[in-house]
Amino acid sequence: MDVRHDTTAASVAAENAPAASEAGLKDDPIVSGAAPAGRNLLAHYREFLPVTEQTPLIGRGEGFTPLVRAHALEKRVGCAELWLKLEGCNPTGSFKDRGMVMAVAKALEEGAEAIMCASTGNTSAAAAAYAAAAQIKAVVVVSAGKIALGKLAQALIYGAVVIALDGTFDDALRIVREITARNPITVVNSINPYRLQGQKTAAFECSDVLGDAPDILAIPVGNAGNITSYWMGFREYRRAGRTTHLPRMWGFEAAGAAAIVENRPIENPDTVASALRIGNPANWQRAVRARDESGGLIDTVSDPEILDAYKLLAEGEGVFAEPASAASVAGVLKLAAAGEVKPTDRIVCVLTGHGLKDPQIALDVARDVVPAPNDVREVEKLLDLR
Ligand code: AN7
Repeated sequence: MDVRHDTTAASVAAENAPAASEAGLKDDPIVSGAAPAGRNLLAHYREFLPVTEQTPLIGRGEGFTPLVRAHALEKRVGCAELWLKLEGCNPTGSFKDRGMVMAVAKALEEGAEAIMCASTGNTSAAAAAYAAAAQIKAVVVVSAGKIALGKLAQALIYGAVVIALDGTFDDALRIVREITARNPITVVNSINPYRLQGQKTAAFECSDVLGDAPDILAIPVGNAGNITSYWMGFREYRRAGRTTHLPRMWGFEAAGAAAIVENRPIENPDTVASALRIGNPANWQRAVRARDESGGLIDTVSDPEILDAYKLLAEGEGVFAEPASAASVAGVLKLAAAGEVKPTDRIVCVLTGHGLKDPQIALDVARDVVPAPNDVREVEKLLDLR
């Protein structure tokens, strides 16, 4: 497996030195090739972000995540190149950190003392972490019993007030919208425009590391913020002359929560991918625009397809991503089987969150542990040795 992140990114960026220095990035370590430690996402991409002199450049090490080549999957899909964007390597284990650092920085700039969000889990973990880092208050509203254990543990240990609502994510978002509209609390769901601004940096990174945009960007779709962000990022980079073309955006909803594909809100969204249990995506229309403007598609993947891809990523590539993330790979496998992938295609699959977020699913679908007596011969026997 090729791993392209820090050092390769630096050399790719160095090859593109003229563009980089014109853009005022010449002092940035990723361009100069110096050690990447301590890079700040908001500073690095500031010319593309709503960063002003007054914006505090907070950070917890978000962004600059690895883009790794997945040879086994590539063969199975039958494309030229298949890359995985490992967003689980962000500090709270998901892509939400990119948007949250931007949203909290702007909230601080505006003097906010509290933030609030509804969440299927990862947004709550990120909101809680960045609020703690910024020493402001966080309130997160989740659907009771519906979020993965790791995410709940994160929100709690970072010190957020966690409200477990007797309702769905969509109910939680409606309540958060109302409360933040009439109280001095900043909403940090992706209806906050700064969230999408921060998240678009992942599209910049893919382009920087590959030297151009991919042909296809495959991504899970829940509330539809991330597909919107990537599309914004790819368009801005193209406009700035950093890339020569735009990718087709391939979004994948879980079949039991497929409002966009079915063109109707889903009252009780259900899927094994708890992060995607969203029945009325906030960025619905923008996701449709990303799909149509890019000549892409939004399709569904079933729970069995998601879990197959989840296991394939772990066993076949050594990459542990949460089930929601595996939707991008499941979707590419599905479309490859339908003859939609060309042998020349260069594909990036976004793996949005870390597998450790939801350890129970892994235990449910993986092989069992092998119990053994405390005896070397017995252990050997169990391993079919001797
Ligand atoms: C791992 O945390 O909506 O389409 O409240 O956690 O931008 O919503 C999470 C969504 C994909 C979908 N993968 O992204 C939340 C939340 C993972 C996620 C999505 C989510 P969007």
